[in-house]
Amino acid sequence: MRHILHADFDAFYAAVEQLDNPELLGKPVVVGGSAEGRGVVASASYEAREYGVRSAMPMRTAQRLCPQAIRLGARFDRYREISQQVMSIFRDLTPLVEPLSLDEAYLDVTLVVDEGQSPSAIAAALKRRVKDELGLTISVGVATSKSVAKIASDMDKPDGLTVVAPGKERAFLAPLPIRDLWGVGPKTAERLIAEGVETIADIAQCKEDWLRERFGKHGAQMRRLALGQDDSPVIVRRETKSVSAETTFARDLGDPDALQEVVERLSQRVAQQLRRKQLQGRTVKLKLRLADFTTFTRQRTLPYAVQSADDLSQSAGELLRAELYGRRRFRLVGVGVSGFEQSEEDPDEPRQLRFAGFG
Ligand code: DCP
Ligand code: MG
Ligand code: MG
Repeated sequence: MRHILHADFDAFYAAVEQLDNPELLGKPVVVGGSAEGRGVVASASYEAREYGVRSAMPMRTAQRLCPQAIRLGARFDRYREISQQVMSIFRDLTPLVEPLSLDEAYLDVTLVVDEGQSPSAIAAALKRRVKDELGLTISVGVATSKSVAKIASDMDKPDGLTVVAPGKERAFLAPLPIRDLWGVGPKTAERLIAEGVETIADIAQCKEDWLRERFGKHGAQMRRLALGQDDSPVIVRRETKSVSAETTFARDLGDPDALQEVVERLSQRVAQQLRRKQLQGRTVKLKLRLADFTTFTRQRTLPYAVQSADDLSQSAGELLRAELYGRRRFRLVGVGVSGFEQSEEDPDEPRQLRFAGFG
């Protein structure tokens, strides 16, 4: 049996702002874009939530609901810094940490339990340590699976601790609305409700064939989750320190134009990964392997962070040209980026669910 924790900061961005400016403590704080633009709420303090303010709501609506709310722009670098600190506290407890976004992670604590501590004591100690060291509260769900732990961490926010004992998964899930179940998005929920399936217990009672007919493989999966059956493992992920792509040639290459083309193609691959991870970096690296297998890298640090394929291939191309002398021929070329900074954001449009930098 596995023991999984899901830990998630309470009102993360807003709580960090309150931490850094204690005058904001106890007050309604909303982080996000401006009401004049088409900004939306990224995070609302629990004081602001009492007025009905929620994430993803237009800032204009938030200000109407709670005119005295203090609005602040997001400071992603600061949130990233706190995120790194909390992840390292998590990794002190177990190496099996899977960050889901800046403010939450799964922890597999099975081995800690095997050493004699109860899962709830582990969770309580973790909450205390985060509070003592970072001055922030997390809510924690404890269960035998990821999906149940994630739902549990949301049950008693803020500063919550919800333990679902082994064997009690199905009873815990039963009364909850279907949209709380993993993988049930708005569309699936609408279809299920139209058929009279409203709670997770209702899904558990559906015949597998009936669900399969309507939702395919996903339907069978939903039913297993509704029954509390989920053995998906915690997948260890670390923060991305660099992104790169390389290629080895079938025949050694010496032609400058052909090599530049390779650099451009690799730059495109790297740029695509950077975009997906919302990263941009200041250090561009070129890796080369000569016909005699000598391998070396050349790098330069730019005054600004780059993400686009054009910027990458320009810098990597310059590094390449400096190496094209004599009759040098190459077996391998690679392009990489490191020295990450958060991608530029339009402050009026905070991204939803940021997975910045993990995986
Ligand atoms: N976020 C965002 N846009 C969203 C949702 C979240 O920019 N639509 C950002 C701001 C949040 C952070 O991600 O502070 C973490 O998201 P959570 O869903 O965990 O929300 P909070 O931590 O703000 O509140 P809580 O977890 O207490 O519900
Ligand atoms: Mg949170
Ligand atoms: Mg979260």
